[in-house]
Amino acid sequence: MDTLHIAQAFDIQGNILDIKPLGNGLINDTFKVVTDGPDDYVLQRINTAIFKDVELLQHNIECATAHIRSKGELTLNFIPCKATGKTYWTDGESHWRVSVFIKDAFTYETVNPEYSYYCGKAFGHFEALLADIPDTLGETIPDFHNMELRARQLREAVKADAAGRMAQPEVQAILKDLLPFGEEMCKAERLYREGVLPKRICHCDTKVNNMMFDASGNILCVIDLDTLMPSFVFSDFGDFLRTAANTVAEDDPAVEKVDFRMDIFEAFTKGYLESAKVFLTPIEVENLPYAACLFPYMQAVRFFADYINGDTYYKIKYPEHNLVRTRNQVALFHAALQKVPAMKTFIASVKE
Ligand code: GN1
Ligand code: MG
Repeated sequence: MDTLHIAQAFDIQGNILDIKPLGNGLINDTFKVVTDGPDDYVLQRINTAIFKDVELLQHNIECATAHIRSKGELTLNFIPCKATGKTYWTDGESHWRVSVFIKDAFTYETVNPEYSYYCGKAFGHFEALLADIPDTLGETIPDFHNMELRARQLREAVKADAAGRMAQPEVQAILKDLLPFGEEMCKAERLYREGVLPKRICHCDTKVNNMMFDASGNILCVIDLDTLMPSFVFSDFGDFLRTAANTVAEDDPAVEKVDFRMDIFEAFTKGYLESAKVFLTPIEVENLPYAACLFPYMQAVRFFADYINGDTYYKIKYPEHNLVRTRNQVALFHAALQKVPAMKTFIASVKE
């Protein structure tokens, strides 16, 4: 079915003038719906191979956005389908949803320290806003940021060798590099089992481009709420730094240029601690440097497993794309690991 008919299934105002591709997400297909009415809209095809439970996905998003709106803050606004009143619609083949396009907003692929500080404050604030949500939210992707699961998926991919890529010497070398850190990186799951680390409602995809700014650099709102679910705060802290503190993009083939920027770390951490300190426990704060290492590591494992599996999960632009992403994230992991002592010193200094 064409996107025009799909968009018309939702309760949008005005006549549709144009529908065109929007953004560069790796998971869903996104379009901008231009109208002659007061608002434009964002139309998305939900990737149900990844988000298998659309009802739960939209339940989480509806509860969270309603809660945030009830506190007088700007958040995404999903439009009901005319026929069912639900915030998604299926044309029999795909699942679709529509939200109001946020006007005069900008997203960035990179940020300077000043913007990182605002992002830290905003993501900490976002978690604080959701800390007292009365509804029960589920995991839209079960065990999404569970490192034990990701490590197991890599072992399974290696064993199955579905794309015949294990014969490549570089693949063997990367595996040898990653494996020794597996146990250390699964610390969060152990702390959780010991009952000392809580799960909270987190965003779980705090890439820098999931934050909207106005023209003067003020944060407008956090977007891309699909992975909003109970998780460790490490998810939001670590994934932001994974994208923002890297000196290059996550798929830049120039691995020698990859580094973990301490200026970004410091600015973001300062902002994050300012707004999140109201609910963070000492064990969460103490492990933020671990989180900064965990996310490049986990992403390396995920890209690598996908490469070995024959690129079944992430959209790729060329055959080696997932291998290039893996190399980049492995380099970032090592860079972050070296800076753990400096990270600890900085956190101790802002806590005082
Ligand atoms: C995916 O679609 P996008 O770019 O927002 C992925 C994240 C990864 C990211 C890597 C549901 O996010 O977990 O960190 O790619 N989302 C899902 O760029 O797997
Ligand atoms: Mg995104």
